[in-house]
Amino acid sequence: MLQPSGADISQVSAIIGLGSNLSSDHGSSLETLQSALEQLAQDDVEIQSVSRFYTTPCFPAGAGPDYVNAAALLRTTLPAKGVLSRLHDIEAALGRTRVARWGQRTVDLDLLAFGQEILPDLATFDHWLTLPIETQSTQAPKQLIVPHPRLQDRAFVLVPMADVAPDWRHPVLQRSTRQMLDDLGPKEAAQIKPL
Ligand code: A4P
Ligand code: MG
Repeated sequence: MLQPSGADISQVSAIIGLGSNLSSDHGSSLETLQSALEQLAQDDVEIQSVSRFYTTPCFPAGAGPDYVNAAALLRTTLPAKGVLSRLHDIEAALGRTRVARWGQRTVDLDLLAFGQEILPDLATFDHWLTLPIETQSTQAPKQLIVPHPRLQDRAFVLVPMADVAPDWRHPVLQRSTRQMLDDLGPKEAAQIKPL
């Protein structure tokens, strides 16, 4: 990745997505996500900015209560896998149990992007990108896929992401966050309301 001169090349910008539609021992969905962010900030992870918090209709429609969603821009010296395992540790600490894919959750932390990296490789990324919609709810990747293969489809991801990284460019789709949001259309974005 090209770095401006003088930049610390040991650090990469990562974008994470946060979601919750169940309260936890840490309080409401909003309080649970705030607690996740507090736990994330450590020596090797600096939180550069946090989006507004939004109330968003559950996807798929009718599958549960509305979510609270947010996004954060990080600088980190960890590799992408290290960030994901940190996210999983925080999910576990906040009481998330994995029951059903797309099921209700106290907290879901996704690694949306890691600089301009495509992981684990373009062919695998492409497989998950083009997965038919009917298989998406039943199949989950065992390995880390970056960028998150569904981010371009979801206003509840793109609206918060546009608060913290409007100009991030998807390394495969070659569209910025703002452009991907425009591609979804105003009706989708209008459902994502700041708390
Ligand atoms: N995994 C691979 N790549 C990644 C990545 N980039 N980030 C693996 C995070 N995890 C990644 O994830 C399933 C598997 O994908 C794990 O083994 C992980 O290591 P998961 O978090 O266990 O399961 P999940 O949350 O059901 O999957 P995922 O992909 O996070 O679900 P989605 O597609 O994000 O859907 N509606 C609203 N309004 N707001 C929401 O936030 N979220 C979901 C979850 C459904 N509906 C929603 C929302
Ligand atoms: Mg997840």
